[in-house]
Amino acid sequence: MAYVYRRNGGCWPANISRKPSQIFLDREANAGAAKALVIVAKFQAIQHILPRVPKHRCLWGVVAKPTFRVALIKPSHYDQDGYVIQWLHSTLPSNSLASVYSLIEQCARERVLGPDVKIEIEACDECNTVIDVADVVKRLRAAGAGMVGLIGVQSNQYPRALDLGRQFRAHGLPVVMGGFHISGCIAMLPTLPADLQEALDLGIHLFAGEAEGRMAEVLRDVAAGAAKPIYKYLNELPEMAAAVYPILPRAVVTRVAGHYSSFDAGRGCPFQCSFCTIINVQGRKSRYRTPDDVEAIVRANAAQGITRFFITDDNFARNRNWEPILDRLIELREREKFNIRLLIQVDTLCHRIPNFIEKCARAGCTAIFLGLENINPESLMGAKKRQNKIWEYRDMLLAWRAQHVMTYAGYILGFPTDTPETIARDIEIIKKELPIDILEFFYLTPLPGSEDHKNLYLRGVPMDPDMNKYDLEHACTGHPLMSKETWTKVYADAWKRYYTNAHVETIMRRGIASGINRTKLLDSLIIFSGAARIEGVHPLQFGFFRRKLRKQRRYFMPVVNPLLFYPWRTLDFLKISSQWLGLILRYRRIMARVARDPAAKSYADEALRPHTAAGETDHFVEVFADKIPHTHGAPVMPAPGAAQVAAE
Ligand code: B12
Ligand code: SF4
Repeated sequence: MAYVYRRNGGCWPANISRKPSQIFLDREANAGAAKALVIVAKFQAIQHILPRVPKHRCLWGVVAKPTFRVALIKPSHYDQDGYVIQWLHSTLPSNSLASVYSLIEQCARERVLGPDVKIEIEACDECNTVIDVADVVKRLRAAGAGMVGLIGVQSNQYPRALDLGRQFRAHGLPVVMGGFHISGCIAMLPTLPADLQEALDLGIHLFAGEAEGRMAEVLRDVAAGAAKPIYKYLNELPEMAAAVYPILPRAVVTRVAGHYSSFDAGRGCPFQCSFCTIINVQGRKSRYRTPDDVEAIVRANAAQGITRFFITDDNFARNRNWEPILDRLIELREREKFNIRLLIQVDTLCHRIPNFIEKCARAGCTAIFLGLENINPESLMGAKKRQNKIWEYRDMLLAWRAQHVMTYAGYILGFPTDTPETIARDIEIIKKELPIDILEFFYLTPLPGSEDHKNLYLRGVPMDPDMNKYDLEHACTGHPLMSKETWTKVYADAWKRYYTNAHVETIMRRGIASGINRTKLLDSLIIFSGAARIEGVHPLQFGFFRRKLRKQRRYFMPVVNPLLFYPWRTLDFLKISSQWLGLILRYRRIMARVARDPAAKSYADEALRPHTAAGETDHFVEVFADKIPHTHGAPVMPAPGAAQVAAE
């Protein structure tokens, strides 16, 4: 590649020994050096250069405005057949993409590559956009110089990111990759794992840590052809108070169904769950954006017609600025009539914070994600999730329902004491006793970057080497009581067990009685019931209208002959569509029946009954009484069978 960059008045080549792709010459550049370089390049590889020089550029010296183009791609990951999981519209936005986009936009505004160098950015989330590598290459070459950024790469997306990186490197383009897999591995492991080494061997540059305040350095290095193999910024966590706002252009946001955008109002978490990677990458000290910044983010998005947000803080209730932030949003909604809708993540103790839930609802929160994780205190203690107090779960859930907010709760399967029987029992208890709307299941997974992963790695315990499987939908290591087959079956059964027609009807009845938006509830029930069972993907990775492109297949998997692929895909499509149609019709019928019931609004059951005021405890708290540590402020109660033992 014969890149010629002008910096500080100079002009010099970078990586001139490699395949030439573009020549960049500046009007004021040293004419002698420029001419010499052009001659070298011409003789080196004239056949490569000539067809690629854009018509409006001239090999002999003059380019009106040098441009550095950055292509930002948030990679998806592969399904079990090796096809990229992508949709016409995805359902959740990528905040990592928004963050990095804005950081580069700031660099463009500040002209960090020199006063004459224009930085252009293109961004896409592969979950909702097909990446045409050849097209991206063409655009970057037409610009004259640039780089590919592989954004927010999680462990499960790492193999796909590597495959994309491999293709761009084959065209000689600079590639920089960042995200949780890289940050987590570098933060926790004593040596670089083989997959990160593979990226380095391909010439991909790795970025570990947060990029606020560091992006200009990366761009300058890449532009100078002097990028470092690894950028390591794990120990210096940037302040969030004045951080750049994560904002994506409308055209990128509208690829997400419902036009949801996102922002993080804070990073870091004070808790210590052993399966979590966040604390080891973003730290245990929480950092926050100011209410002014959040208001500015919302206004900037609203100016392009976007008013729905996923606030991606892992726990918005622990954001020290939650109240002034919500007050601002309430003002925007109530005074200025912004049609704000919020999706947030909170912990199970948030109901103890005075006014928190009420203000969330007034600020436009219509749904929350909760890390319920498990109802067995032994499992929660084992994972150091000491803050989850099961005897408060029902009160907390009822407090959200009182504000007509839907609850999505994550439930992890495969804690060391779990067995098929205890899991089945626990799901039945939840169905009967906890007023959760949507329950989603995950495998307990040693995610790279977590304490669990580090411990297994250091002890040499076998873990699945295929990072594509670290999507919380696969068993990636052994379990003390269940074989891999049993665990896999337990996961599949969990979805079936929770989303029975009878329980879906109960959830709808509870929803109508609590004034939860009927359409939103119905849509969520359809998606969460069907995504894993029909599409074979977790609902958090779901979208509308799955695309499977014949040629977008995993690196080592062969591209199937079209005569075999298209008939297979047609049958696959028809089968999946008919399953979806059946599910949609069934759930709509149930909802219509429930809504017709004249007594729908006064429906009540065990889960909806407030009890603590009357001094009662949940039956399920009694089931686990002997597992709750006495130090945890739990109500004192006899362990199951204790009364009988005492009588004997
Ligand atoms: C919001 C979120 C989602 C959203 C959106 C994803 C996104 N990345 O925005 C959704 C709901 C889609 C999602 C889904 C999943 N998620 Co998620 N998610 C998060 C969450 C809570 C916030 C992400 C975020 O915005 N972070 C803030 C950004 C700014 O940080 P960042 O991504 O690290 O980016 C910074 C740096 O890494 C760097 N950087 C990143 N890319 C690049 C590129 C370049 C070129 C450079 C220079 C720098 C750079 O700069 C950025 C700005 O500082 C994180 C936890 C967390 N606190 O981060 C989990 C997290 C990322 N998710 C996780 C997981 C496991 C999942 C799922 C697999 C779970 C599941 N089964 O559903 C799915 C997979 C989705 C898929 N399509 O494959 C794990 C990943 C752990 C790991 N080792 O990979 C995390 C860390 C949570 C955890 N449990 O530990 N998730
Ligand atoms: S799982 Fe949630 S509560 Fe636990 S440490 Fe991670 S972010 Fe914090």
